[in-house]
Amino acid sequence: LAPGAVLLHGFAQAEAAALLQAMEQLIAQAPLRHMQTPGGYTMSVATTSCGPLGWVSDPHGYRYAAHDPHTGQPWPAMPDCLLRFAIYAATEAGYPDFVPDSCMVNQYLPGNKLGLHQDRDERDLRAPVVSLSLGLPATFLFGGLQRTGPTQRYRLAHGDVVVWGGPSRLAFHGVLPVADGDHALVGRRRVNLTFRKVG
Ligand code: MD3
Ligand code: FE
Repeated sequence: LAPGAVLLHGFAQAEAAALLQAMEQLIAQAPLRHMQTPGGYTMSVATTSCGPLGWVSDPHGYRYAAHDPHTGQPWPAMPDCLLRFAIYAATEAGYPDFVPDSCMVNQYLPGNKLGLHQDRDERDLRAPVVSLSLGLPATFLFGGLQRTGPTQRYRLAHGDVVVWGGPSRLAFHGVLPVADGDHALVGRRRVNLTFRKVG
């Protein structure tokens, strides 16, 4: 896609049902919720995490935390099939040493979007981010290292995996409002899983 960014089209197709089932077990333990942004907004996208560290946003800011503020418990362990999948995808994309310690789930209902942002709260920015898209397709916006400036648009569909590393790691990116539809396996939603090395 761009320097350091590799699209593995349909990479998760065969495994999608098993990956989705692991995600459903996860959200039974750590429910999807709408985080508050530091700017005082409520995100339209619903989020949860698994693994040693999970992403948290509240009026104090964005950060990674070992406990789920909703349950007070540690985030659920990362299911083995998800961990192995992320390592396999990163290896295929040229990052053989990637071991994620966080998996974040983003659920988009039709109309939900994610504004342009950078992911820079992870300690080691040399590690890539592996993203897995399931369900309804979305238009992904991919910009440069500054918020303003041109953006490219890519369609991310069910089973697509993108590995973002190198110079792409700090690029601004976002998701346009998801169009309505009904996916045979996933239903009326888009689910995106991002695997990161945070600690
Ligand atoms: C490029 N998620 O979780 S996936 C996020 O579809 C996030 O839910 C979007 O942006 C989603 O932070 C986009 C593609 C993606 C994910 C992380 C990246 C692209 C990225 C991190 C760095 C650069
Ligand atoms: Fe992001």
